[in-house]
Amino acid sequence: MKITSVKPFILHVPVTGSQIADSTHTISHWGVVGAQIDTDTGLSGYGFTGTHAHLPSDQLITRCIETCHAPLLVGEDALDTNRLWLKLARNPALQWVGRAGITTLSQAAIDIALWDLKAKAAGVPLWKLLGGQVRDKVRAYNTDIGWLSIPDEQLVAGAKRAVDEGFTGIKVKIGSSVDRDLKRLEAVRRAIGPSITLATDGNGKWDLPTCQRFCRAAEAFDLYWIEEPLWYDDVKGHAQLARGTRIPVALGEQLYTHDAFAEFFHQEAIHWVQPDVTRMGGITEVLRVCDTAHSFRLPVAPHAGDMSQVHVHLNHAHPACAVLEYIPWIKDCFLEPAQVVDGHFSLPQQPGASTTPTESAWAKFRQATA
Ligand code: 0YR
Ligand code: MG
Repeated sequence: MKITSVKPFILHVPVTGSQIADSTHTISHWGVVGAQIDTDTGLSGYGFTGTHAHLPSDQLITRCIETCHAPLLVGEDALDTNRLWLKLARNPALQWVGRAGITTLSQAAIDIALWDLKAKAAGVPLWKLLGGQVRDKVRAYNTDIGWLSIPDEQLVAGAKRAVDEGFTGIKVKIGSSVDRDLKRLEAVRRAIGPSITLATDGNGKWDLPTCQRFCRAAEAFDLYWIEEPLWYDDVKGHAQLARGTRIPVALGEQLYTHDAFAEFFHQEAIHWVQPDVTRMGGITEVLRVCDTAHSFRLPVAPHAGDMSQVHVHLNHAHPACAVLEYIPWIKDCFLEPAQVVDGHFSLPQQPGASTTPTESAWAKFRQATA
């Protein structure tokens, strides 16, 4: 299956409401920045990374796809995912300017498109290629009800609504002030009762003493995890926090490489492993992280940079995956939207990675790539 062309694209898709905020970002759109890979079989594959829809930086990604990655791909066999991964990741010219960042995000789009092609060529949904279904149900947790920008009364109402819809897990953002965050979590826990999992996400805002103070008080709310409590790369800080609190530590959405995860594993600085196919150079690298996590007996809860279009395949097929994030912003842009019924993700049925955009998404949300 010979690659004939690699074409970048950018979609900017509105979030729920007019905007949402976590402790570090306020955004109005999610960026679906990707690549269409055409082949001599007539099949096309689609892959993308997830951004905060800032056009100038999105265009750095599409430029990297178009001018750095694409020339190394045209003429190659699309099925050679490992070989092509190395060809791009160890491209001496690019390696010198970025082993992480724009280069990795753009590689993620390519790698996902190649896996989409591989599955389409085999005529099966991606989870089948990843080894087949190892669990009947993938439990979803809802993040979209827990933004920091949601006022307190609405937060409680939204949490209750999610539970009524069938979700058995939710996530509430923290990182404003410890006192406000504790009050919100207390109110939510009271409203949802003891059996719904309640996770919390700081998006890397706080320092260690603030996290320790928060955790001491928050242990009373039976939190499922505290996510990105500290700066993303601070292995020692996370290890220290993990040793001192009963709340499990989750992280990974901002890590680019297997090596970065390995350091957290070795230092016992992580309990929940949250790789993201859209940040890590694609499915090829995320599989390595999932395998290592599994060998450390740590559960994986992928971060939804893909808004769970691709991760839903991984979660059905990899033994380390335990639960998956649900944010519904971009699902309807795809032929097979990620779907949650009774609190669990449906098993994808169509051949591919669930990354093929619809005509109408193309028409409505497309941006200039240069
Ligand atoms: C908004 N999920 C996250 C969004 C979300 C971020 O900045 O990107 O909150 O992806 O942390 O776990
Ligand atoms: Mg997060």
